[in-house]
Amino acid sequence: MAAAAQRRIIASASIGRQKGIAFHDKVIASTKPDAPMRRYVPIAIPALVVLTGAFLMSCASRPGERTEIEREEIAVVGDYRFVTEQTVIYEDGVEYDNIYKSPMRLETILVIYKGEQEIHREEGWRIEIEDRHPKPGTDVTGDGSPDVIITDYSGGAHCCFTYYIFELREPLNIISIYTGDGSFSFDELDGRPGLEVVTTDDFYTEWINGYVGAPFPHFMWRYNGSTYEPDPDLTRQQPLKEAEFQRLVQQVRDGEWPASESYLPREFLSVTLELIYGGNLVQALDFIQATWPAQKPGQAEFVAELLQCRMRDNAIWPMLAEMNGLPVEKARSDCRDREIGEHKPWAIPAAKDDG
Ligand SMILES: [Ca+2]
Repeated sequence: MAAAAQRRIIASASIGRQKGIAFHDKVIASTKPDAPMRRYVPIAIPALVVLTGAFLMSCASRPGERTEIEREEIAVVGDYRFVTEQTVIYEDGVEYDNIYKSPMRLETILVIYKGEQEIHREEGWRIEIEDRHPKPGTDVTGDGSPDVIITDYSGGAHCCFTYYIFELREPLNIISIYTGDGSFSFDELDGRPGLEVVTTDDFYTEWINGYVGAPFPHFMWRYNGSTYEPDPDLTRQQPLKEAEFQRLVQQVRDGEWPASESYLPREFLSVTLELIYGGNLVQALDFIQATWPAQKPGQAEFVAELLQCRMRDNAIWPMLAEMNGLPVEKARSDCRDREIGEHKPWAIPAAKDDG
């Protein structure tokens, strides 16, 4: 969990990056190898030949099953072409249409060509261009080069999204932002050329309430010339006006507050986290104080768990700590083991014997 958390929220930029060739064996093993695939055959190492053999044998053990690669040109910008290669598995002539029941990954490979030359390939699951993003060829980052925005969905019930920004310049600049289950969108936030990125943080989905009751606080990213980075100035928000603060207090107080359970109202967690992410710790503490029911124990323990344990494991904790005037320290040594499924990440203290 901690390692996974550290992997979140990390943007990376790389130039002309080539993935390993491990995934090519499946392509080679397909029933319809396309010409561009064949050039990888000579560089296949023996281990891959073994894998390929295993793959073919697994196919052979399933009568009526065959695999095809469907190729689709999803974007053309100048000399650049973006082509997806989708692995489709057929059984008795019927396409598997359920990614959860499919016995084999329906992976998609994104191949980028400049002219006739392949310059990059990216392995993914469901790779697509979303209409909600600026259309291919838009200079999204503001550096003067056209960009192509690609979404890769990893499959599964709750996970995970990676967003790629391909900057079509020499050499190709690849920016990737992994948001897990968090959202991702572009917005104009600073009035300068290029768009900023707004994401929501899925860091709390394995915390107090589990996924359904989890808060997804916002934070913003700024382009620095080669990649996007979380940015405290863009993320900082004005404190809530008094009337809005009181409205939210009332709304949360009117909601369900199970006194005997560690579950906390989602709206309570959402407002609290949004305030802290906006750099308004004092108002967040006021909000907790104003909403927490008098008969429910554990308020101080919750604040300690949040600020001294949970948030300190977040990859953007240094930014959040600095924005709120808190020391940038690692989680307290006596923080509970927060492995999901083994321990409740936070629990209210044992009930006092006061009837
Ligand atoms: Ca650009």
